[in-house]
Amino acid sequence: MSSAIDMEERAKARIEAEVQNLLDPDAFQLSEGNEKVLLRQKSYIDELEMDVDEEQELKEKKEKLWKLLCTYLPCDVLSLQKSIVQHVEYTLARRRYKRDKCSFYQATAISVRDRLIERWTDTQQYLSSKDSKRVYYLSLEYLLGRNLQNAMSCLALRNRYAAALEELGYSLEELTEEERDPGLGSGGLGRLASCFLDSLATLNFGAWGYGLRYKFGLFEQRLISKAQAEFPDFWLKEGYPWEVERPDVQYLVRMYGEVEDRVDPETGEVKVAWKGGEDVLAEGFDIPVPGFHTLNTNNLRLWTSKASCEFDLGSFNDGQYYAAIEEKERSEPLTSVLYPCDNNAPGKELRLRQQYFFVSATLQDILRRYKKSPSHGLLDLPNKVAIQLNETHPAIAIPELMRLLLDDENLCWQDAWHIVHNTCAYTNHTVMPEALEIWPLPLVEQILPRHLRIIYEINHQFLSEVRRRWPGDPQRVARMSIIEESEPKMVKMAHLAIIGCHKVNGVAQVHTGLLCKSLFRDFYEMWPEKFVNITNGVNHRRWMLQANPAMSAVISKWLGTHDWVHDLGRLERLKELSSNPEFQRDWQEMKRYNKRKLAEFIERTCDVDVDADAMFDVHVKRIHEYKRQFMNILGVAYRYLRILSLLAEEKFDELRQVVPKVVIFAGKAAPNYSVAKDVIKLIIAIADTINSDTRIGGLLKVVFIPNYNVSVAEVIIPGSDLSQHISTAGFEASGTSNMKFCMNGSLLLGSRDGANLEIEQSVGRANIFMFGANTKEVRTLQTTMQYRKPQLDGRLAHVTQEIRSGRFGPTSFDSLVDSLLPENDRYMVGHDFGSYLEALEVSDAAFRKPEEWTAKTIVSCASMSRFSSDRCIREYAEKIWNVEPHQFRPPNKNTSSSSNNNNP
Ligand code: NBG
Repeated sequence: MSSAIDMEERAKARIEAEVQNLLDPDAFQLSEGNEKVLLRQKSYIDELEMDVDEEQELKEKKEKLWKLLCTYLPCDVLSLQKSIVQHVEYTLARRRYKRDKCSFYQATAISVRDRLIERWTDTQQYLSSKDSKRVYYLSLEYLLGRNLQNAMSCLALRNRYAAALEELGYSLEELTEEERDPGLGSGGLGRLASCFLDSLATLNFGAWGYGLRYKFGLFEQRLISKAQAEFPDFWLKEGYPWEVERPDVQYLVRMYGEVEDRVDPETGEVKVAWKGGEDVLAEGFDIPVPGFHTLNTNNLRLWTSKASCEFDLGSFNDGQYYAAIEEKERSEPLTSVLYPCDNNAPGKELRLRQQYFFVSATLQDILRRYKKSPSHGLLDLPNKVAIQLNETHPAIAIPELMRLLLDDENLCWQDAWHIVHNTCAYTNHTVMPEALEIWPLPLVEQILPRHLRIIYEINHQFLSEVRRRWPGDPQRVARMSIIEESEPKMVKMAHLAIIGCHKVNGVAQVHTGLLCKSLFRDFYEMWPEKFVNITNGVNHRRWMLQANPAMSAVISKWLGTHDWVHDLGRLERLKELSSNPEFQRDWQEMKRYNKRKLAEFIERTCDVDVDADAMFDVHVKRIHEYKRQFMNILGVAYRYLRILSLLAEEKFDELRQVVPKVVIFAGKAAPNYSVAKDVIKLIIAIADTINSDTRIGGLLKVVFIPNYNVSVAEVIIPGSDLSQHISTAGFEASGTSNMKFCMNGSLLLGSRDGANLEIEQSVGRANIFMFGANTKEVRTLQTTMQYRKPQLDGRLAHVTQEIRSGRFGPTSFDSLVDSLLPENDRYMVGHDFGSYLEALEVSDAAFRKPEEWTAKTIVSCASMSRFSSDRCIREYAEKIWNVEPHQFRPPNKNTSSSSNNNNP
């Protein structure tokens, strides 16, 4: 048996190596001697040419400099080895003879980064020479995941690095494990931003991401005393080898102070001056973002806060030396910590200051770059720059860009507004009232007095237009105002964003429908053309190729090509093979291999032994009431009780029909969200009871995998059979893990919500298990109690009784259980429970027929092209940004010495 497993392992390892060979085409390599010919004419050296000087001596110096810079770094195995050991010794100052995985990981990363940097510099220079329109993606969150394998694959250097490391006594896999996930985001919104960056680079769009370099990422979750415990996630502990600090990129950001009207003595014009306040220094850190098999390399610029170096000299002279320095040092913590904001309002003053700090530094940077070209007039900005606001978190960009244009650039209001409005666009990611950002007006006034003035003026002009269009409708005016007349007054960031942007998009059809029909209905009536839908997508190269090499190998083998990696539509051809027994065998083996890997991971992280032949039923995402992990665990408890009663009644035929199952949960609860934390406790309590009950044998196991993040997702998703996306209809804007699971040959059990509905259209009703009330029904149920079932489903009542009775341990879960009562059931857990159990039964029945199940998973996977972030980015480019790709092509080796021109 064990030798059979060894053989299987070896076969899989071979298959994985094969796919990597396919994906590292030699044709793409740059090798030593490849001149950076494209840039020969407009090179760094020419930039030295401040004043035209034809002196022979200067020419010679420039020629020398050019020769030193003009070739790309070599990428043969020996050169890679040299670069790695040099970085160990000279960059990191460690001993290269000592076996030290951490140093070798870092040195390898820096060696890869060197190769990215040259492509990145050239791409930027190339794009400037084309004067192409740039996209700037502003997001307070990114979940980048590990970068090592991704960057190597993009460069088509994975095999060479693997070989180089192998000869030095390291495996690429073990070094990969040394990389820590930068936890700069909290959930789907941040991961989406990262998928977008990858697709933007791969599709050759000149686009930069901007964000904050939080010192502490989203907390590290551990399970202590059967509950979630939060620990600081100091992801920078060992340094982050992918970033480049930019002490040359610094901006001052002012907050607080007061505004004053000043009359220009010459023109009589009233100008507003913002005085006093505190300055914080923003410094950029750049992370190159490579595209897959293209030279184009974009940038992610993250800001960190620093003390500004402008001291109050008076304090020094008064002998207050230390006090003056301490005062300045206090600005450092601004970017220390990420507030988890996934559908929870953090309500922190610091968060508003972070948002403004981020936006101000970013806009100053964008304007500086734009103005570098002498031909660029400010009025032309919307033709050259597109700014995308990821949620309202960066919405303060609207008044900040106005301020920069009015106060610093001296434009008039109309011109400034024209520019802002046509440059910015806003993506909405939630309709949940508690997640819509509103800030107390007094707080905005205190931190950003100048911006509040601008917001008032925007609101004034906007409401005048509303009054003109709907005379005699004061309720409408009140509803649409940016300022909510509550006590204290509040500033509604979503309204500000809608008014200030030329496009607003939702992230799935049903979600955009809700924006237009309910949440932003007034605005939709006013500007229907402003609203567009762009259904989310995910980067299939990370989620299939990188996370699931075994599946990628099977796909490439059966398609005879790996062109699907560039165009997911090519997978369609797998559908006709879905019943082919040999293909099915390969596919099933692949799934088993991934499940075994996941089982090992579960053993390591949860100390629970699970059987890879059981159905792996997975529910992983942030823990939230609307995502209904609670409903899932109640269903698990029901399954357990049912197995026990079948045992007690000795109904062996029925027992034989029970599908053995491993139920896998993972996800973080916001530290201050006690209901979500109670749900985790309940999951752990029920899991402990079930896992230690020897009577049920291997029929049911439940695990909660701690500290869910991108890397953990890369292990879990490929190993799943069924995955649950069961949010209350109307609450999950889109969901993106649903797409990742389908791409990995896992079937969905889903509610009629978000992108589930579009996935259903793509994969076909027979290949997805849908259940529960739809958006409209939920609406009715929420507003009219009379439609609610007066009593709990009998099965649910039984489960809740058992929970209350202490069957799952002494902790009281009464308040959770009370939330199920029809009058409290905001998330329709009680209401949907019956149809949920039925959907589970249908999925069990399907799993009992392996061939049919396999065919379903193949068809699902092959139907996913719509959900690639490549499609999504093309839609943004066309519908919102109006930008074209510009590919910086590899220099042609054969013509490199003769063609000294700029034509790609
Ligand atoms: C989340 C939604 C998800 C959606 C992602 C990405 C926020 C505010 N929203 O449903 O809840 O998939 O955004 O669009 O985090």
